[in-house]
Amino acid sequence: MYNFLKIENNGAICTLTINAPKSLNALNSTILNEMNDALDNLPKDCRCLIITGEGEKSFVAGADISEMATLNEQQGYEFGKRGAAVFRKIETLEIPVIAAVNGFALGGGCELAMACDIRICSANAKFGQPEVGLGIIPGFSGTYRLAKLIGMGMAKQLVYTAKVIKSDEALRIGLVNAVYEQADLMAEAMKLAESICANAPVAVAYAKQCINEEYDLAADEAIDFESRMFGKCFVTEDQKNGMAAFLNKGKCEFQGK
Ligand code: CO8
Repeated sequence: MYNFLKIENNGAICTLTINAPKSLNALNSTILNEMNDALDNLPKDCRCLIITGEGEKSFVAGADISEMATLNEQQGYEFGKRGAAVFRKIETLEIPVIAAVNGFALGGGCELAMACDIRICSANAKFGQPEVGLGIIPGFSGTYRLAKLIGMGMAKQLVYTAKVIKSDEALRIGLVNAVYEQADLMAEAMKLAESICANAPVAVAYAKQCINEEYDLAADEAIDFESRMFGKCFVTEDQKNGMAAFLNKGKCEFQGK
């Protein structure tokens, strides 16, 4: 159905694979449009999404440089907005999104990984924001998310130097949560997704919303937001069934209601 994406459904877990290995899965407008459509049309029963890249060399080697080379200011703005909107859709998707980074995550590739909730990677993965070496800046929200994730000092160093770092350094600075052998990456991503899917889907969605939204709020507002979301949990069947199962020493199969 898509030219550059593969969508696989494994029960509650969906995998979206960016499939343009000849250009190391570089993101052009068509791929961004396809991703936008795929995100809008995920199966209703999908409780966790894994995003990865085709092949063993690259997750996404950036935005497509050949498409960007001749853009003018307005077109540059529009291309940046298009990518940023797709990545924001990932960040605000109701379900958790795991980036399984299977190789290069450069420029727009690193920015895509950062829009996901959780990043794990293969040992051969490499990360970086090489844009200033091309005469541009990170344009898919990298200047915003990198500092949030790894702190301003390290974010500035990575962006200003355009340096590419290996997986062990990415782990050390908190850009990824875990590093696995390439052969194990997708199985580990599935395991992580399964452990998320075992929990109450509405509660997981509320937790995601709280963590995302509270980050940019003042303390009192953030705490109040959490209290209100906490209250909303008590309207769900999952809360009733989950607590009843605990009190009866059983295990709850959550319905997501
Ligand atoms: N765009 C287009 N084509 C690419 C890209 C890319 N980002 N990356 C790789 N390719 C293509 C190569 O041109 C090559 O094509 P061909 O076979 O037709 O010559 C093919 O993929 C294989 O690549 P290499 O031969 O270069 O493979 P190597 O193993 O020698 O090198 C690298 C791998 C190191 C990943 C190298 O390809 C590279 O440096 N790529 C570019 C990385 C980069 O600079 N990425 C950042 C791009 S800028 C960006 O992402 C900005 C995001 C925000 C945009 C906002 C817009 C306003």
